[in-house]
Amino acid sequence: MSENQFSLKGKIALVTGATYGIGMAMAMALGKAGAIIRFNARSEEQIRTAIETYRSIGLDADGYRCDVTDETAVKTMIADIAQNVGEVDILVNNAGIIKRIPALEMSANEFREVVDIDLTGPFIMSKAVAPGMIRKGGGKIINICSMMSELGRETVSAYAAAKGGLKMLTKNLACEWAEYNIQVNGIGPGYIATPQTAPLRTEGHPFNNFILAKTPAARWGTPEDLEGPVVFLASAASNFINGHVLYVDGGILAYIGKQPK
Ligand code: NAP
Ligand code: GCO
Repeated sequence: MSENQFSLKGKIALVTGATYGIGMAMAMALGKAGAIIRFNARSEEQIRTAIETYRSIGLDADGYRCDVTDETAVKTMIADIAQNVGEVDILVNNAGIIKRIPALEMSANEFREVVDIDLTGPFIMSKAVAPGMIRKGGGKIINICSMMSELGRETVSAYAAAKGGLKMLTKNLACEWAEYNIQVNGIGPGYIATPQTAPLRTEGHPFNNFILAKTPAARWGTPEDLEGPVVFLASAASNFINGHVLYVDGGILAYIGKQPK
């Protein structure tokens, strides 16, 4: 094993949607592994707060107000990063939303909004950083997939369609860009305690007990559970891994379900 394959010293990492939640935990981990951190989100106030949080632990971090669905804004952000720090080496497509609405009640516009952010956004972001990675001789793209990249459940049709598509976008870009030494992989978190799942974790919510029963580890994941996996896929340690989705789910996908007592 060569000198610390997990070091990201001097690398420039861009994490989308990293003002809190999984995105912030992953950006923190990449920064602690040596990367320069850049991130984006839509809320100006939360961006300012997040910048202070990153810098309070000594990380080289800055944030951009940029919606991943806005191709012009994305190109401007990527150009600004290139001009001020350098071309992006690591892109984590983390930004995402969910709408929990029964399919019969969901409008086409609501469906489109979820797919636009969760699937088209990562395409826009990946297309924007790839030329710089090609110029640099390689790069890492990590798409944040989901249990819904593999499984369905009531009320999340748009989200599952987007995350299923994101798994296949990961595989497809991995095939197209391998020749440029760009590795494109995914991380599929299980059920993680963040603001996105807060509505499912309220005291006594039936979904809470359901998920604990469906998870062999018998706990909700934490954003910190994603730190090691993202550093691994961002580092030289994963240079021969391409088109893979690494599930970080406490065993959910391996489990048929608890035997009734
Ligand atoms: P979260 O708490 O809802 O945070 C979402 C982040 O994305 C925020 O920073 C948000 O900031 C940003 N964002 C949303 N839409 C955006 C857009 N159009 N452009 C730029 N930034 C945008 O979500 P999370 O739970 O941390 O999840 C992060 C990712 O992991 C998502 O892709 C989610 O689908 C996925 N995931 C989550 C879980 C889970 O159990 N929590 C499990 C599997 C996968 P602004 O609103 O200010 O833009
Ligand atoms: C839901 C949850 C999940 C998680 C995650 C699971 O409503 O089922 O929000 O979709 O967000 O994607 O991996």
